[in-house]
Amino acid sequence: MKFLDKKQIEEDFRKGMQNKEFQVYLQPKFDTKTEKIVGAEALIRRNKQGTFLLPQAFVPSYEKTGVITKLDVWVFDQVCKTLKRWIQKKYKLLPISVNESRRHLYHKKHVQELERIINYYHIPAQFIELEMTESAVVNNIEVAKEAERKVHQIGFVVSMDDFGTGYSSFHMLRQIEIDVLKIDKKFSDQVLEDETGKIILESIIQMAKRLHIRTVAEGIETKEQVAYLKQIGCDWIQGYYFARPMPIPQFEEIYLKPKKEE
Ligand code: G
Ligand code: MN
Repeated sequence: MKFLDKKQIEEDFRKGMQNKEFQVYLQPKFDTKTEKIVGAEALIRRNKQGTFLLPQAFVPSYEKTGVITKLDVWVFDQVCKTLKRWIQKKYKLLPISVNESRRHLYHKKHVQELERIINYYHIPAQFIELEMTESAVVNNIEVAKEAERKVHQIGFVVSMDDFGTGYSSFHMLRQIEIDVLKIDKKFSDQVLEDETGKIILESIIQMAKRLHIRTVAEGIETKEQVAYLKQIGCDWIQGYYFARPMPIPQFEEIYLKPKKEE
């Protein structure tokens, strides 16, 4: 999509919506100690005329043109609708996290829009976690602080996505109140064979504990990683070892519907 101009990208989004090509997937998160499900992350996927697209294929151009705001609001709306259904069906209510594009932080209207949507569906804000990326924060700390205050006032949970991959992660922690650190996959990859890597990962988890911030390790793929994360006290785990992102009906079937024998 590199060669498309703004108009064509907007048109691409409009068509995708019209043809119902976008779909929200959920990837479960698990408590490290008990291995029980504790939440989910909403991830956008697109099926464009039979081709399955990951967000990397369309999100960057949407971010450049601002179309991303519409897409993220749509995802947020789908997530609220889903939580509403879980409430109505008396399923176990799990918190869902949604990814917030770096662009939104700069728009007061966007936060108002999120508040309007949760009020419309009567969803308690604490069941929604907003994942921000650290690059969005460090580029404009004052605006980001203001946005964080506002979303906390509403009651949303705030998490820092891909923690440790930006150039100012630690400074950011002093500036902004964060509830959750999502530790980037890079820190858990090959960590078992890497003494330096272990020291860094264990230190991040210790630091987060002292700051009363929950840690979520992302991209966990092996049982050895799970055992290690248990040992070093990481709170939650997300990754292919437990489950891949999946369509919402499948998620409900596996994790939420009461089992017959119960
Ligand atoms: O930037 P963010 O952390 O929101 O991106 C999450 C992405 O990582 C999703 O697209 C998801 O499908 C992918 N993902 C989730 N778990 C794993 C995993 O265990 N391994 C790999 N390689 N990718 C994962
Ligand atoms: Mn994320």
